[in-house]
Amino acid sequence: MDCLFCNIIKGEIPSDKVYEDDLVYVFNDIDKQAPVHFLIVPKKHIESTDDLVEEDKELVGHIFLVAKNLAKELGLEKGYRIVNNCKEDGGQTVNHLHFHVLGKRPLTWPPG
Ligand code: DGP
Repeated sequence: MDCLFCNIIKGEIPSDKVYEDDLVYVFNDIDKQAPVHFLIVPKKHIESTDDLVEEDKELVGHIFLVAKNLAKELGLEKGYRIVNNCKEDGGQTVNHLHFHVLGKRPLTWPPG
């Protein structure tokens, strides 16, 4: 299976790394939609939110704590948005679960 984000995690494709631990790899989005826009990607290959299973509960909790900690480190004290696009209608373009974290500008609602 050839997965873009698995290849980024393995270092086979370069990325602008923000953070890494045993469970996640975090890097800046190539197509920034805000002054701060990074992606939190689990090292385990999971296609989408729709493919999460019971044993992924802790991993998902960990992802949200990483988001919060990095938001603090990067000065997003005024707030930020965490986005997960799930499958075709959700606008998912890379089929490896990831969470966008966007900040440093006011974000509007609803999204497109
Ligand atoms: P989504 O549409 O939710 O599947 O988001 C995929 C994001 O991945 C999109 O915002 C652009 C980003 N992206 C795609 N290819 C690359 C890449 O090669 N490097 C980086 N850093 N980001 C990428």
